[in-house]
Amino acid sequence: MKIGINCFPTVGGSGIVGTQIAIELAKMGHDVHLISYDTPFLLRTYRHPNITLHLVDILSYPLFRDIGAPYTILAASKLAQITKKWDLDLLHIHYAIPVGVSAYLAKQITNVPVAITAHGSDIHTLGIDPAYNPIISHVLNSVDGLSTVSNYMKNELATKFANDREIEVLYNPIDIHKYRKIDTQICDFRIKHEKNFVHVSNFRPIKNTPFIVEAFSEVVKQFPDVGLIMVGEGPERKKSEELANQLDIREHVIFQGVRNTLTPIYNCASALLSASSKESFGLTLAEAMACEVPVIAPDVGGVTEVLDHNENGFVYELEDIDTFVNYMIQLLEDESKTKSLGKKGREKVVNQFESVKITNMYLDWYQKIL
Ligand code: GMT
Repeated sequence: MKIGINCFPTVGGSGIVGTQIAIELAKMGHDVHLISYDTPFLLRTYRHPNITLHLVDILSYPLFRDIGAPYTILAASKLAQITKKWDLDLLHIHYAIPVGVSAYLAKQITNVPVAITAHGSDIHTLGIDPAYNPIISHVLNSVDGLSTVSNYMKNELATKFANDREIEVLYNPIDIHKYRKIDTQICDFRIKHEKNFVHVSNFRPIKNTPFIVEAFSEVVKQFPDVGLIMVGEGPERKKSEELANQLDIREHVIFQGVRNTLTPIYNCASALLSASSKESFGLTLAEAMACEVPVIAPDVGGVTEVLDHNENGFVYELEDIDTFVNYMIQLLEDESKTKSLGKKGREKVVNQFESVKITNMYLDWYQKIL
């Protein structure tokens, strides 16, 4: 097939998922055209001859000074051009805003079938806002295929946007060869503590990173040789660092910024910690599980489709700090429990989220659309 895939180039989940699907399709021999405004994160260290990268031209003009270049139109033009030039069979857009609208426009010109995968904040945060809702609702109801990443999200989409249309659920793909248990931790920074927890996110307010620091400070009171590795960048990183200072645990918390390779970091951890108030799937949860690392996460959104309580980690009620702390302590005290939860986590990822399997499901969905 000749497939055009659009995604964000950043480390956010939808960009990683879109690029991972593109890579698997390319490996299967499909002709993939990846469209974005910069080189997608995974393609900064990997290239495949079947993937052609097309960058959207951001043409600005003094009159646009206050509103920025109209990206929706610029992306629509690029999608239409590429579709015609390469005679694409299908356009697949990851994250509905704004390029879902661009693809809808490109279809008016080229008649190419359009598929959208809704990922998270495009629906549960932005899409429901009246500032976006009329157009996003119309587009989601008009495109040829609509998918999303969990049953929770399917329900959100069905009730708030697309009541009577078919919605496919396709879980996030995990590269189980990249995310795996390794014996040595080849980190490019020094792990100071014997046991560690890890958190990976974009530090947006919905990730609740200060709550993680606060809960961890309770653990330090009982376990003086424990560390917390915070990976990623975003608006609440500074606030989280300041809190670590205030709580006098700065020596225990390493803020690592964005990392190219996460496997060695997951492998240093007794658990991956999450405190998100919204999470449609939780890509990093599944990545950690693939590395045999248990996950502790709140019961929100699609989290319990990934994580099974007491099977491969622990689920707690959002904001319930005591339970969160108790689960961390349980894992520090009981290594055999930590190991067995970790092993079952990998089994689940191999059975349900393995990248080639998920990509084949995407292909079946494309065939249905065509
Ligand atoms: O919405 C975000 O904050 C980022 C977003 C994205 O699209 O970059 O991530 C979402 O998509 C991921 C891939 O499908 C999911 O694993 C994440 O759970 C989801 N994030 C949220 O729902 C907050």
